[in-house]
Amino acid sequence: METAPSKEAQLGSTTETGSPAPSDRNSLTIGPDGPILLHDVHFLSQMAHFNRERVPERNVHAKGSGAFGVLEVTEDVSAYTKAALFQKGIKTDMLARFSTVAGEQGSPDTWRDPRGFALKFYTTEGNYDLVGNNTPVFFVRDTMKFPHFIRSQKRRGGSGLRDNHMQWDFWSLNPESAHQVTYLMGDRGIPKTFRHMNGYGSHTYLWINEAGEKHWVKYHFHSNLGVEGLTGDEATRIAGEDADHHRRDLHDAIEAGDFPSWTLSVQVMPYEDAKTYRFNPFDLTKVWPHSDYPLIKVGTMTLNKNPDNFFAQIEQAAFEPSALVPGIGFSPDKMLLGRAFAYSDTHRYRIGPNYLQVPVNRSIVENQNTYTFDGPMAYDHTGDQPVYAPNSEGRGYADNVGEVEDGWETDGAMVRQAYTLRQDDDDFGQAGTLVREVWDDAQREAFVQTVAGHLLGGVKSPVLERAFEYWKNVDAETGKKIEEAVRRQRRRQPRR
Ligand code: HDE
Repeated sequence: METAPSKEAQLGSTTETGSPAPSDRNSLTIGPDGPILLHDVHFLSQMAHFNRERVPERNVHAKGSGAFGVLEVTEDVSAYTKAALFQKGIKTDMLARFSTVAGEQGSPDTWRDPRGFALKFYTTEGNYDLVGNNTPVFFVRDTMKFPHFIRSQKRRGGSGLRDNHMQWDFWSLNPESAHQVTYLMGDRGIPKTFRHMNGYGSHTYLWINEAGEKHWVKYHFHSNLGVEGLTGDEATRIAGEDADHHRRDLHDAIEAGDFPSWTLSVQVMPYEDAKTYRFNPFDLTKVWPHSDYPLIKVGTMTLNKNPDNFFAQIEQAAFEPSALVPGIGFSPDKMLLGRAFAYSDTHRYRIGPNYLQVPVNRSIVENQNTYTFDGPMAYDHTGDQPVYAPNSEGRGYADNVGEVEDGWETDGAMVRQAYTLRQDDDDFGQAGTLVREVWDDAQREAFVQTVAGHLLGGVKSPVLERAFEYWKNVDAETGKKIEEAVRRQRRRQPRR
């Protein structure tokens, strides 16, 4: 027999329009064994709403987890930016969402992949979103290549399967990916938890101070727990045991009051240096060596509150590199400029054109005064204020004219071309430095095994030979070892 909790203990459920619901367990039928009636409107609304219960998952970074927290600025960086959130002593509420890139919503947290490190700061000057990764570089340097790259990492058109051959085909035909792939196959490729990874703004951004002076910056969030990774074997085991391993870890740590924190630092490049620096400082496949531009501490980010509702606050969270505040601007990085469009566009499609009115995305600025109106689910409105500009009733134009304070000079003919190469620019140099100068023998050996294992997972000729060449270009010795390891295994195993 069914048991009902006592009426006093629980609030009775209601219909969507607020009146008492007739039943949440029995539909309305003619006699207990008869057909369901069309006018059981409560049943109909339950079905209809259920059918619409999901929004499309993010095309990339679909599987993610998030938490709320605070950024506290402990140092004076006002020489570089006037942004309110980066002034000494200021605390800003924020949201973070960490994610894998290629897997779908239910995919295991421990697959090898870069991790998204998306931050939304609810500042007094509007939302500031910094949508980075746990690596300081990326696979390509022109946005035009991004959809091709992502498709090569997702699923084949025919079989619907992910395919190592397709991944290496893309990587080896786009050698600018070498630095990021080296990172990915190295011991930082799979973080132990979200709490044990660093975050990077990755792109170069512009900072502008009160006097209008400009500097180029790169953001670094260093985990105060240190960086720790999983081995490929550990990650594979965990993927089978608990696909939500990283989500659970983040949630449980915060629930237990063990709040993860990161130290925020920036690298700052004087504006004029960018014109002659030995690497193109706007190329997203490159880092700025710390010996050239050391870290300058800014403050601490701490995550201290789990979402109350995952769908409302994490699934509907809409991060967008276009959300900037005064004192911060874009840079000529072609990837960043492409992203300036892509994110708000995806949100308008995925969530709806009024996604910024959803509480988790809403700015804390009172008296918002935008000339965008109406649309599906419009909640905010401006009453009877004029909907056009200019007008005679006090609601005016935003009317800055002339040079923009967050801009940079540029000139030349319109072209479709790769960046002009600088003295030390090439596709393999910084990846080689990582392998030779940053890693020790054990890390190099693990890397050889990881890459060889990946290549053995179905990569065929001529992509396989191209991949060996790719690694020899990164580092001759390591490339040779990868080739040997693959050939040795191939001799042992019959070819698939
Ligand atoms: Fe993204 N990316 N991306 N991306 N990205 C998205 O936005 C895109 C890139 C990153 O937790 C999408 O809301 C383009 C670099 C993170 O909600 C989409 C390009 C970096 C997240 C999109 C890039 C990132 C996304 C998918 C080529 C690191 C998750 C759904 C330039 C520096 C944010 C969505 C979250 C999400 C487009 C490249 C990081 C489709 C066109 C480089 C952390 O708009």
